[in-house]
Formats: sequence, C-alpha cells, structure tokens
Amino acid sequence: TILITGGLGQIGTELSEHLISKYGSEKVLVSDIKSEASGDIRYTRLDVADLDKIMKVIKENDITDIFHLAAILSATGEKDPFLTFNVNLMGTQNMYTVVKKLNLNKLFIPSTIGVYGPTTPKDMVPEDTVIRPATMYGITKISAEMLGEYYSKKFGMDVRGLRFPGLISYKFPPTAGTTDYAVDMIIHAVKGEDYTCYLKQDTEMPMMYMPDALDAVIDLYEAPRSNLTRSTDYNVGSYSITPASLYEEIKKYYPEFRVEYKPDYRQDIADGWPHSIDFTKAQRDWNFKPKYDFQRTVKDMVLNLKRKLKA
Ligand code: NAD
Ligand code: VAH
Repeated sequence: TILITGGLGQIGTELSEHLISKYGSEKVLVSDIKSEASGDIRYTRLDVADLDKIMKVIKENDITDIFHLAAILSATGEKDPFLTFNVNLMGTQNMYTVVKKLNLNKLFIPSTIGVYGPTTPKDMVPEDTVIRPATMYGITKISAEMLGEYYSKKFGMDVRGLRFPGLISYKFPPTAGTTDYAVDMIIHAVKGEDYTCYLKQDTEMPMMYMPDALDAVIDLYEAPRSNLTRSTDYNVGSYSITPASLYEEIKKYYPEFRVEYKPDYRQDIADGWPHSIDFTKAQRDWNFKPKYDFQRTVKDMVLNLKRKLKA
C-alpha cells in the first residue's frame, strides 16, 4: 500500500487521484494534518512531525511506499520559520527513519527550485551549482534533499526526488507559495475580476503545468534504479514566465482584464530564485518530457476554470 503525506494540498489532491486510478483505491492511503477529507478515498489524519503515529499508521496499513508531500511552502515559511523547520526538515527526517527501520520499498520527496538562492546564476541553472538559499523553505528543502541522498548511499534506501518549478493547476488552489500568482491571475480573469499582483511585472520564474508534474513524479518513481544518476534533486520544468507575459497571454481570452502590481515580501523570495533551469539530466535518465508549453497551459486552465465556475 502507498501512503501519501500532505495529500490534501495542491499536488496531493491530484497525485492521490492519479495513484488511485493507477493502482486502485484500496492500495492508496491519503493522509494530511487536516482533520477530514472529502470524496471517496481512504484517509487518515497524520502529522508528519509525530514519529510514533507515523510508525503506527505504516504498520497498521502495510505501507510499502511513501509519497511525502507534507510541507510548509515558501511564503508561509517566511511567516513561521520555526514551524517550517519542524514540518519540512524534521517531518522528512521522520520519513527517513521509518523507511530505514521498517525496510520500506521506496520514498518519493518533491523538492523545489527554492533550494537555489540569490548567489546562484540565474539562467539555465543545473542541479550542481551555487546553492545558498535565503529562505527557511529553501534551507529545509536542500537539507531534506541532501539527507535523502546521504541515506540512499549509506543504507541503500531508495529515495527519489525532483526539484519542481512553480506548478500551475486548477483543481485545488495553491495557498502558501511565491509562484501562486500565476494560478491566482488566471482565476481572477476567468471570474471577470481585476487582479493585484504581489510581484513586479518583470519577475521571471520557471513553471510547469500539473499534468506534466504528475507524469514526472510517476516516471521518476517507476524508472529502473540503475538508470538514475541522481537521487533527490532532478530538475524538471517546462517554460519561464513573468507576470507581464502571463497577463498578455490571458488577454487573448479576456481583452478587458486588468492587472496592477503591488510587490510585497514575496518579491524578495522570488528575486532569489532562478529565471530558468536546465532539466537535461531528467530527460536523459528517465525520459522526462513535458507536454504543455505556456500557451497550451493557459488555454487548458481557462477552459477548465470556466467549466468549474459554471458547475
Ligand atoms: P500545499 O501547501 O498545497 O500542500 C501541503 C499539504 O501539507 C497541505 O495539505 C497541508 O495541510 C499539509 N501539511 C502541512 N503541515 C503538515 C503536517 N505537519 N503534517 C501533515 N501534513 C501537513 O503544497 P503543495 O503545493 O501540494 O506541495 C507539496 C510538496 O511539493 C511540498 O513538499 C512542496 O515543497 C513541493 N513543491 C510544490 C510546488 C508547487 O508549486 N506546488 C513546487 C515545488 C515543490
Ligand atoms: C512556492 N510553489 O512558491 C512553491 C514552489 C518553486 C516554487 O516551491 O513556494
């Protein structure tokens, strides 16, 4: 059985659907710190900081594999750095502890381009480069990556992970990150509302559409281990955008749409991240190939958000 932690968030909502359709609902246990889940899923409340409870859930449900998504994202991370340290770093260390102790099969951990920092070069950034993140989110994520790599080498544990860029999706809104503006802006346009963007119009960051992100998770998870040259830090991505380029793309569908720019504390976070990333190692080792370019992403978002709004 597969356990998903943080399964009720932006990625978890869709990844659990995906895993359930692939392996069957009896094979997937969704967990999160939230007390209840909606829909027809096997769900248990689980705080990833609680090692005893994690052990109990894993033993009682014959868990063999874990997709560990629970985290505090970058923007909330700066508001509560100590909580972020505890959930992101201690929570992930707890996963390593149970995988080792109970000899589990595989652990998947998503990382982020938030591991890069202000002194990292900005363009076509590879996995190995200057890595000095300036946010608690980035510090915890790079530490979690490095621990995973260490335990893989030291104990032979199968820990796999990739660095996502900002993810664009319509099923469950992002709420706690720095790249969220992209989803927010499209939602406002579809609702016929003006949008106030918390980043400057020329802030460039890499992004990817959720269907490509889900494929990336599954493809890396299923890849023969002998093909992998890295453990927890494969870069993935699709295109880079700015608030201004997104605004122009949305105006093709909503010519009356208006955006104003009022940068807040999230501007500093975004300024420390790369403009574009090099994901050739994921292409080479496990055939990563995103299907959605920027135009196709916006088209699909508009279509699906319109449908959702009508319903
Ligand atoms: P999210 O904030 O939407 O979801 C995270 C979930 O974790 C939430 O449902 C939350 O309730 C849960 N959670 C928080 N504290 C917890 C705790 N103590 N115990 C158990 N659950 C807890 O985030 P997401 O976008 O779904 O991100 C999932 C993972 O992907 C994170 O590790 C994040 O760093 C990574 N990631 C996301 C993006 C993105 O753009 N969405 C990009 C890069 C990396
Ligand atoms: C955030 N969406 O903004 C996440 C992600 C690459 C960005 O880690 O915090």
